[in-house]
Amino acid sequence: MRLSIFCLMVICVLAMPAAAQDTHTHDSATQQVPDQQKQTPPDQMSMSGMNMDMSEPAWMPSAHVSSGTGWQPASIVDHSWMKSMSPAGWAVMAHGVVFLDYNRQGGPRGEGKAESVNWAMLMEQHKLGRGTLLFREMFSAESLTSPHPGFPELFQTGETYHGQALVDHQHPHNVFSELAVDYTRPVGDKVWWLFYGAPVGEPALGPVAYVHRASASELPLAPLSHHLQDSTHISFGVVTTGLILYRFKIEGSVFNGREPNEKRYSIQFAPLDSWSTRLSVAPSRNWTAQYSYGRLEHPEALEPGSQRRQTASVEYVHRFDKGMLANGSWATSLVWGRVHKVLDDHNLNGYLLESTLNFRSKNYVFSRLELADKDELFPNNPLNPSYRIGAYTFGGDRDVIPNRLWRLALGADLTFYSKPSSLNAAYGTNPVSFQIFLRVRPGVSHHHPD
Ligand SMILES: [Cu+2]
Repeated sequence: MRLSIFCLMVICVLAMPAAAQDTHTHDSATQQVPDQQKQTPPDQMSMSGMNMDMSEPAWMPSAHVSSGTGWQPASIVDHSWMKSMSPAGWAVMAHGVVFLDYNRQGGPRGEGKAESVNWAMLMEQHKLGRGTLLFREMFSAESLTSPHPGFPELFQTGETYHGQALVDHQHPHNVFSELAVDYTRPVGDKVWWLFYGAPVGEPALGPVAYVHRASASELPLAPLSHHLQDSTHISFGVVTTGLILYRFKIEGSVFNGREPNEKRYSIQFAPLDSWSTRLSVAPSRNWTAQYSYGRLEHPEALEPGSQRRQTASVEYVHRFDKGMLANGSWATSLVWGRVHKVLDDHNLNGYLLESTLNFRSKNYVFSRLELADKDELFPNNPLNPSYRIGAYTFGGDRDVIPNRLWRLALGADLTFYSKPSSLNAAYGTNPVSFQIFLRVRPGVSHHHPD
């Protein structure tokens, strides 16, 4: 409880500088737009985190770079393609990423596999009344490109394969990872109403899912704390509504909190009997933060009972337009998530610090540092003992084909772990894992001119 009050205080403190600097948001947006973009015809522009509708203020995070209704800082660098379909008034956008990697997990429980982590998203946007209507469709081919029973990942747990709990593997994502409609409409001076409905989508719970986080853009593997923080990003049935009040957003969702089953190509409807609420703030173009609380009914296929989940997160994105690091950006996320299992009254915590530095356009260094409580490492042990695991990943990649339209990078990362010594027999004293990968995604047309 004390931690949640602390998180709320952090959010309020972050919001305070905003009060002093909001009067010229349109001007500051114009100043931050590099010259190249001003000269670019609109139908060739990348969205680049800019709100296409300039009636929305420059501080407001763009719905084009989020998952669900989550907020990432407005200054985020957006790798996407965009086309305006005038005179019909539609704007169509596409983004996504394909990793091809060799993934070698260390220790007795580790294995080495060639695999592909991937997703693609289409968006269509149109004015509707005074508001903006946005359709989103996200797909993943991971059910075809992941090894069986999933992507090898030491200490990873969550979801099932052939009726067994997945351990030391990350499950592939669903073919339909998001099918959603989002509507945001101004209803007063600095007040907007939002509605989000999705047969497949993300409720107002958690930070923006790691797959879409700028700080995780070069990391193919899921965080070990995924199922303590942002795993509800694929929920089969979500309705969210809320208000944006000046730089705050308060929203609530009802949704189906059951995790996806093994039929990765299906949409598994069930009653919307879970709920969540989230308070977010965007104090400037560079910062966002959120605190959220949710009650999930029957989330896990093999474990009875409900869960309460709390998460708090802060995200920072800074662009380097000049100097040594010019044509780059730095994105960092700090995330805490706690799952309380109601049936046996115990808590699992996950802490994550993730950071990616992109400099001189083509180069990236990144890291993810995590502490996560894991109680499913031994599915046959009815006591479900819980262990605190640390995972520390460091890596880098470089765009070897920095084409204007798309970018192909070659990269690698290395992961070290900390764990109780009672796990040495199962995992080895000092397992080390690594990956070598190719990454393909759309280019950034204006911010990283080649
Ligand atoms: Cu996921």
